[in-house]
Amino acid sequence: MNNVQERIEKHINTLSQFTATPGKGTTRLTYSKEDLQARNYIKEQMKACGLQVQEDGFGNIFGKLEGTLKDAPSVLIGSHFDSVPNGGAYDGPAGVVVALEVAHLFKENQLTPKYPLEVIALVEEEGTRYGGGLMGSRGMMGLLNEEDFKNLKDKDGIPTEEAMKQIGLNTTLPKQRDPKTIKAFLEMHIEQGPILEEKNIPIGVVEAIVGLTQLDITVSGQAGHAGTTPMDRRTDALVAAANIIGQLPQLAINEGAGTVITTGRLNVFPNGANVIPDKAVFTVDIRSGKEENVLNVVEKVRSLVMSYNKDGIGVTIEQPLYIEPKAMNQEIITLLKNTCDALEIPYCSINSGAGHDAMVFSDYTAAAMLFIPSKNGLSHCPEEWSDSAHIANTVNIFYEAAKKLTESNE
Ligand code: HGY
Ligand code: MN
Ligand code: MN
Repeated sequence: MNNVQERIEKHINTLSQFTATPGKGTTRLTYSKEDLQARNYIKEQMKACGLQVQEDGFGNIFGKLEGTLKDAPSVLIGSHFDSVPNGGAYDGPAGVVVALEVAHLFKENQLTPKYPLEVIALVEEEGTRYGGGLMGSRGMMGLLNEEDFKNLKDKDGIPTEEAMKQIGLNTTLPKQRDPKTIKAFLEMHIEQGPILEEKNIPIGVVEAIVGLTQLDITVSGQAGHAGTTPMDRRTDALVAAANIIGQLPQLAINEGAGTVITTGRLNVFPNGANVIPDKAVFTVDIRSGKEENVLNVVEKVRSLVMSYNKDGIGVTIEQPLYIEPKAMNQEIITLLKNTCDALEIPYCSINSGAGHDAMVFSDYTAAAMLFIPSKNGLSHCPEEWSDSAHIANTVNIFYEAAKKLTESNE
């Protein structure tokens, strides 16, 4: 194993320790104590690479290597560092580690870029604490305004800026970033699926990212005594919700075109074993490569849910996130493919079934992604694992690409 791989494994293993569920995967909620531990480590590593470190008003972290061109836009490389509950060690952090290692190579080779290089570590991509997702990148690009950001509360009712202050973040720092200050955004991410491993190809050059939306459905009924309420006198919110959820997969199957639908979170109230539930709140995550398929299924889910709005059962539907399919930048895709050829690293084109911050940036700058294989195609679980040799490949590819994009002297 070469020293780049050793450094990569050290970064990944260190970051994976910052979890609220040790031994049961990575649980790192935004603005939590684990966020602060990871944040401090990332900032320390940025400084060790000679980068100027700063944060924005969302808590996104930036490590900048100044360029010789005054006020020139930066080449950003990075990913997110929050996680899903009991997730893996690679989803997000692997992309931050790659960016750190590219900056390390710039320092080691004493490169002076014309356009600045920025390592970026983004918050709340998963939406685990505040719902929706892609919060750090959407906030940066002005898709989440300051008011809406401040009004976001977690499941305990803690607003974003209060949670930020609890870990010492400065909420008054600038939030929105002028897109003119960004020349390109590169993100390495684990594939989170089985394709690259099955094809035995170490690199996927991402062509497009699926469109995705999340619906939050609330079903309300009447609480009651589990023992004394006759079956014909109940308006059980959980039974109604379960009937709806059970019909969702078929809507995606009928739509075809690789459309997928998932209910990942369900909360029951008041959640007593001997109480008829009066409220059930659940999420519906819908994705497809084409926007029309996403919109068709959203329509079908809405009418299915509304058909239960009767006989004492009430339903509401909110849509905290909607983002249409995004194509990555063709010029950078070509640059990445040519770099793979020059480095004799096999690659294939691939589409992403997962959402990524790159899909937000792609509307404002030239955005591109590289994937590496996920062992057994697993992700969003403690078993998530990728080979540091594959991660090292992407360090070399992004290093060559970043030299070109920043017009660095050799
Ligand atoms: O859900 C996703 O696709 C990503 O992991 N946030
Ligand atoms: Mn991710
Ligand atoms: Mn994820």
